[in-house]
Amino acid sequence: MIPEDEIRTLAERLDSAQTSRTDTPSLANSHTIGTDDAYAVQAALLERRVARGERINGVKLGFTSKAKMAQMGVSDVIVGRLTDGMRIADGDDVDLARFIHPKAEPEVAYRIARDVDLDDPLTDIEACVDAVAPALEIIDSRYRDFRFTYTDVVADNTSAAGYAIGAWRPVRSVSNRAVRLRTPESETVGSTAAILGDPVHALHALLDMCRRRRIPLRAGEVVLAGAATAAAPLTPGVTECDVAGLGTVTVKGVLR
Ligand code: 0L1
Ligand code: MG
Repeated sequence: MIPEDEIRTLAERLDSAQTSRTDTPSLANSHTIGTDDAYAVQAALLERRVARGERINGVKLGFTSKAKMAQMGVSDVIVGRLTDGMRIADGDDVDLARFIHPKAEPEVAYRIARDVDLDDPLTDIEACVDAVAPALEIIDSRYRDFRFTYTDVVADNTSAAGYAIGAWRPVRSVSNRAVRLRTPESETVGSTAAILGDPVHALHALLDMCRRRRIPLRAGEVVLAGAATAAAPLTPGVTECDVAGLGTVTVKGVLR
């Protein structure tokens, strides 16, 4: 394990990359970081955001597509945390100057209805969610050119930078739904099947990760289940995610 003071130094480096919108080289260039170290840096990074007044209000999964897992040479999802400072209301403007090199991902979100007991082996994670919605995640790796190792991206809170959620609907199956990501420059069509085969599988993967990493899941929190297509650059203008039968959510990139 990396010593505690070094963990805090790495968290400070990633935090100032985010707050100053200045990218940073891979931590792996200068450090040997294990997965436990990476999650410890992530936790220290979140502590800094909380100390600035942000509130943790959700979790997100990354590497939920087979293609991304294969690219990173892993067989496991990664988990990051969302804060109220990252939240963008559906249809709202988002100032692109907040980010280094933002990209949008079309996702599915779940709402947690009751605190999840991580220690009860019988916990039924599907019974702990009460609503589902289309979502846009904004990822913004703090690493130069989005070039990172597995532990780099875990430490960097899985590139989490922003998210918008469409109208919540009572929870239902969203298996095999067409998903469209439309930006001013591009249109990409995918399927919810790209999210671990079915977004509901993401809930089970999340429970497993949260048990291993002791990440609490509380009533009212949001879960971003993973991306249904590759990410597209977030640029000035309207970016929309549409999930067939579920609805749409948009954000409008602006340069202030
Ligand atoms: O949310 C995601 O699926 C992205 C995880 C981090 C990897 C990236 O920044 O591309
Ligand atoms: Mg994502």
